[in-house]
Amino acid sequence: MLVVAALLNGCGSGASAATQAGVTLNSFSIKLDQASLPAGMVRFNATNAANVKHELVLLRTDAPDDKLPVSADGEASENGKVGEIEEFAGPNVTRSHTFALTSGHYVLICNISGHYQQGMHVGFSVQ
Ligand SMILES: [Cu+2]
Repeated sequence: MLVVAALLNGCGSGASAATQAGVTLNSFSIKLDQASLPAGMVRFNATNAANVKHELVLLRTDAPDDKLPVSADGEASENGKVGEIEEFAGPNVTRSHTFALTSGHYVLICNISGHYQQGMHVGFSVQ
């Protein structure tokens, strides 16, 4: 776990060179402040506007953001998962994480049971 923490911290310290992307989590929607992002290091600043827990899962997938398979327990498929910001409660609390993105199509979802189906998904491209 110490190694993992050190790697995560290393990611964070490179934030000054990363593209900044603003994400707003609400009940029940996800908004991204841009439709496409440049390849490379991208820092997602996710603000939970709601007073209940949400999370942010990043997937690299060709599937449209509203067409992911959903299991009987109400969770969307996480095929192509790049990483996540674990669930946290708002309102107006921001958590950030930096991911290395290559070109392609990506989807952001909240995969707390039922939240995806209620509309917590957004797609974007990386070029
Ligand atoms: Cu949620």
